[in-house]
Amino acid sequence: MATETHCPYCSLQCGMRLAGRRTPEVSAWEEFPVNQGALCRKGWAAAGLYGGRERLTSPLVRDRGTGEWSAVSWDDALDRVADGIRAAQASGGPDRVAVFGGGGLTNEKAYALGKLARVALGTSQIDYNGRWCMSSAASAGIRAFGLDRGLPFPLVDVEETDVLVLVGSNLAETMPPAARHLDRLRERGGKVVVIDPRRTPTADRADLHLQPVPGTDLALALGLLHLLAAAGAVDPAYLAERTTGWEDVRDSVASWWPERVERVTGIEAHELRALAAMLGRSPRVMVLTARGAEQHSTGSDTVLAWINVALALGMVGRRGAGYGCLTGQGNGQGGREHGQKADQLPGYRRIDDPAARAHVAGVWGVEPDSLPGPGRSAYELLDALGTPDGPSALLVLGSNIVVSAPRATHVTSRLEALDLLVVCDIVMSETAALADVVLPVTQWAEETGTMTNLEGRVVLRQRAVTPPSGVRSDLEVIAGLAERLGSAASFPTDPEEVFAELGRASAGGPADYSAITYDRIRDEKGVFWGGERLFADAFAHPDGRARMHAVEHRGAAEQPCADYPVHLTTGRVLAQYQSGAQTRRVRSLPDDGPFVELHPLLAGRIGVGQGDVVRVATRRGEMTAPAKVVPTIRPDTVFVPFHWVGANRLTNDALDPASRMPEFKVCAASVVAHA
Ligand SMILES: Nc1nc2c(c(=O)[nH]1)N[C@H]1C(S)=C(S)[C@@H](COP(=O)(O)OP(=O)(O)OC[C@H]3O[C@@H](n4cnc5c(=O)[nH]c(N)nc54)[C@H](O)[C@@H]3O)O[C@H]1N2
Ligand SMILES: Nc1nc2c(c(=O)[nH]1)N[C@H]1C(S)=C(S)[C@@H](COP(=O)(O)OP(=O)(O)OC[C@H]3O[C@@H](n4cnc5c(=O)[nH]c(N)nc54)[C@H](O)[C@@H]3O)O[C@H]1N2
Ligand code: SF4
Ligand SMILES: [Mo]
Repeated sequence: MATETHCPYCSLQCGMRLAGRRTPEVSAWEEFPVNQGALCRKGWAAAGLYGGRERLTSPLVRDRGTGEWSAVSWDDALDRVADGIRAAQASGGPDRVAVFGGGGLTNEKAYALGKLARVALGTSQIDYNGRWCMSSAASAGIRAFGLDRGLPFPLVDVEETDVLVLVGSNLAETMPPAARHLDRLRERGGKVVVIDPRRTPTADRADLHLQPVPGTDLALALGLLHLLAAAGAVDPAYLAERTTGWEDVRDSVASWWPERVERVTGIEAHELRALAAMLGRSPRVMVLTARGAEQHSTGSDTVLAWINVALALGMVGRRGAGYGCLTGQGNGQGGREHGQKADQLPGYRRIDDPAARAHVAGVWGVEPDSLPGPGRSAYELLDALGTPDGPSALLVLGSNIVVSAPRATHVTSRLEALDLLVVCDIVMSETAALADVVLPVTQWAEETGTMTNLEGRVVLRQRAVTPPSGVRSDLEVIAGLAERLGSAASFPTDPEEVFAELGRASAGGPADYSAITYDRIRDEKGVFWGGERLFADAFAHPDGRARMHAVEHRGAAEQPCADYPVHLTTGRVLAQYQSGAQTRRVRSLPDDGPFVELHPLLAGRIGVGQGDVVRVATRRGEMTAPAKVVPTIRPDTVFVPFHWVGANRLTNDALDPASRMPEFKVCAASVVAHA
């Protein structure tokens, strides 16, 4: 008997069937609407995650003197962690203990982790890797619409639009089954526009591909809106009825004529005019952003500028049109709704809102005043570790920080400065390897839990295989710690029970899960929170109107100079996932290691050929890897995937002032042949 469940990886959360409880076999689940049986290469190979020599099956502790690991019992391991936490608290109060979560964790785990921090640990110091993923689009969505749900409509709506503009998304490699929607849209006569400094497999499907200098999407949006306003292509009735702020925005784009945009972005004036003409004459336009546009120190303003384009055209809330953000991690959406974020309580409530605190404290059975306030954002939290004012103990669930954090060498030194590092993982990730205590946990279809996909559809990842003996679920680890710390609140370990509690805690909040049950999810093949399509009649601000914000182009925090003359950008390849902790261990997936993608003109200038080793350096560090010489990238830009240690030694830790997103997608670098 096969069990219906979902992929371990990205935010599409493709449905799949799993048979065989000990040697799982993946097969298609055609009836699941999002992917209709299609999976990408990683999904088909998912069974390779199970078992394996590298799987952790016993708690481990590391002797700091010798560096030796030894296996200990669960009781011993959890006692040590609780002792270490108490010691840290005794040395300077509850904020000496920090928690770092992940957008790959189920809703139940994200919720329990936030509750552990606020109730059992009493710390404000919790944030998660989604800060590096979704935060710019989330902050822009809240400011513009009053609500943040990645796609406010089902993904399949893409097929109904007339022009789809993908800003910084390579979905043909990052969510391959979604690329079918582009093909079907084009068969219908619709157009696809891709904005990416590289001609990716996604751009190969585009009718128009614009290849801007990394970090200039904001100027591009301003220039586009300038042309649309000048051509009278905006929708005055919609602007008057459904928005505020248009006059300021209109004035702010007045000086962004195409030649100025060309100087900043490298996009020729005639290309920008072609795009404006295409959008201006189309009844339905859809703009989707992803990490290429968002992972910048100007990411949230960039998203606001693209939202302004969609609003000015009167598209948001209209069927087959509007704005959306393509979320990333398996639970990128739900992971940012239920309280593992520094400023948040479950249901997407704000931790500084007295009514929200009273409601959630009521569900948890504690006093509202006992809940801490907002803490530090992900990078700021890591940056503070082991400093006199910062946390001295850290608990990590669901992130491989050593590989994926910006300015990773510095972050690694902060981790090493801790008195106690505890990592819950399924394998000895690069981060777990630095820990004092490693706790081996169940993963994916070894346990049941809900995930909220990129459309806001809550799906049930059902247990289908038997976990290896010796491991415990994250929920059991959290409950075990809470009990040892003498927590006032109870921590159930049955996922369905946790989900019901999460429903109560989220009730009445912006992301309200109270009407969703496991049975409904099974029957309906996923349930959208807030409804299938949002904003048809009103936005979530009290007056029902969307807010347009006039934003200024600032450019990347670091510009090329004589010593670092090229732009470095980073991203993903199809067969690897994130820090690679999981996929690099799946033997049926290709792992050729990192590479440096560069244009033949640049390769010629520095005298390297295909496969020659090059050295890339920035103000923060350097790495070496073979050159991948391709004509598809801008000659002034190099690209490095971040699935292996290296890329993030280079990246810039400049943060967006609103979202605290690091500038993963652009910095100044030098590239030379490796001696
Ligand atoms: N195979 C695979 N799929 C994944 C993941 C994975 O690790 N591997 N991770 C998942 C997660 S968590 C996420 S967040 C998503 C990310 O999904 P995407 O956002 O699609 O992925 P990226 O490769 O990070 O970036 C997309 C594109 O942005 C371009 N880019 C770089 N700089 C700029 C810029 O300044 N402007 C513009 N317009 N484009 C730029 C890059 O060239 C790249 O092609 O993928 C999800 N799916
Ligand atoms: N240079 C550069 N850096 C980037 C990005 C970029 O584009 N460029 N993208 C950023 C983005 S968008 C993201 S999302 C981050 C992702 O980067 P990370 O936060 O490192 O994400 P993962 O590699 O998915 O790490 C998840 C870890 O949790 C473990 N794990 C899996 N399932 C479970 C579970 O159920 N419980 C527990 N306890 N552990 C589990 C995995 O084995 C793995 O070690 O990287 C960011 N870093
Ligand atoms: S697209 Fe994403 S969810 Fe679907 S199979 Fe691939 S990794 Fe899994
Ligand atoms: Mo992500």
